[in-house]
Amino acid sequence: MDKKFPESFLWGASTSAYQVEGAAYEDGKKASQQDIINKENYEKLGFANADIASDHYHHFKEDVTLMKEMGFTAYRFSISWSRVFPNGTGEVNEKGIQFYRDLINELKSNNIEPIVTLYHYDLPWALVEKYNGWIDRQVVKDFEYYARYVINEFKDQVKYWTTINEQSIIVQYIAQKNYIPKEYRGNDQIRYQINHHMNLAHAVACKLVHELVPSGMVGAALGYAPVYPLTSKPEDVMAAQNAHDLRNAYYLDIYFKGMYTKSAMIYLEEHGLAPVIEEGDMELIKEGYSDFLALNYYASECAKACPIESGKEIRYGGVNLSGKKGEMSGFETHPGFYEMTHNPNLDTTDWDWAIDPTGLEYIFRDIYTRYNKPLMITENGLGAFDTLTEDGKIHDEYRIEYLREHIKAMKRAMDYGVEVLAYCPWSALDLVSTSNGVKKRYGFIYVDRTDDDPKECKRIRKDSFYWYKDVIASNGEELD
Ligand code: BGP
Repeated sequence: MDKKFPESFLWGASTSAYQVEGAAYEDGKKASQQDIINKENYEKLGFANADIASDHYHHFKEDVTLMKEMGFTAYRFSISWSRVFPNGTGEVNEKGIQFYRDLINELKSNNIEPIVTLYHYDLPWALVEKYNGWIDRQVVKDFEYYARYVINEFKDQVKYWTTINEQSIIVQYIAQKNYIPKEYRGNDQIRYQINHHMNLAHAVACKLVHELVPSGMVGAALGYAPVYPLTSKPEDVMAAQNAHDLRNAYYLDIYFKGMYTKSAMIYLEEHGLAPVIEEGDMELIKEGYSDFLALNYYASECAKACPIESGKEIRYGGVNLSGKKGEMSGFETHPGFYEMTHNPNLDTTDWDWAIDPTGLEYIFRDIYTRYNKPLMITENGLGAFDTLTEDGKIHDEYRIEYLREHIKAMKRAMDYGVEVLAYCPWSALDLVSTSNGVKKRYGFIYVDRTDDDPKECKRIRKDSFYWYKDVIASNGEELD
């Protein structure tokens, strides 16, 4: 089809606060749970901690200048709760909020639309110490206090708000995305309890945007993967449906229908995993409706039947820590419901994530048909070992290839009527990966540091930088 991207289409990229900012203990900021988790990761696994990250806190003007050079019309980033409220609640940290005022002013004066995420895994550590963080319902009240302040502060400059980043991924990788106190480790019910509290927090944030930002739009940023059946055997097809219900619909139905997906909830109840829901919770969730959905799409998934008789136990997603293909530590398993598995039809990244542009087209079509709300991409990208060559360049044609095919897939979905507002792949610049340190890179801009040595964090334009610049300048016409 010979349709064009709309003139209003937003092109940009994404980051998150703890992964890019650094200055973890500067200007009044106190630790977030990610500062603690990443410190432990450095000690155990040698992955960079978040103390300096990409030092964006000190380089933000240079970074925005580079974004402008690429032609960005949007930039999606998150606000660090513990930079604004170092103790989680109470007194605001003036210098902390000033950083975001400066960043947003810098973006606006360069005609780059800020897309702000309120929460991206980095709960103030003070709240973990006080009451175990997201495990306790008090967090919803404290989140409301923080969100009200931030939304009110930027209501005149920020139109697009995303609430909580990737609840579905938090449930899968609970200890990586959340600090779990010792007495709760191994307790799988808290995955769904924490998620329920996040649903309440999400609804609160949606209501606040509706109340405070008249022309604002709000939605969650959801980590989302279509689930294909391993074969066309009916048992595998049913397993894929079960996996879709528990891994995808369980979140989408909350955001758009204000209800929990029945089949998923029944499965959780049968296994003692269901969240405790208090009176009034579902009403609040209904009131906090979403205007759009932001999607973080990297890979598709595959499921097969897992009969009870297999004798397997419930387990959650595995991770590849080495970056050597095939070293994934295991797959999510729910006996009697489904078991995730490798898809033999798709190539993968070095970390075993299936590369599947058509999966993006598929989820756009599927979600739009079911819920009829505008969508945007707030993450999509290829984690890779990049090499800084002797001529001071980074020839990342593999990343260009990945992004090109995903943009084409997005366009095919748009040609069939899906309303897509923005494309903000991961990531604007290299940063600390949530699972693999800084050696797994995603950026258009190379940040010269290693896991052990932050060096000067010098910025270098990758080949993909120049390619993306042409893509944006041609409003998506020039992809090759
Ligand atoms: C998403 C997160 C991001 C990001 C990305 C890549 O789940 O929202 O924060 O890091 O995935 O994942 P990773 O860093 O583990 O490679």
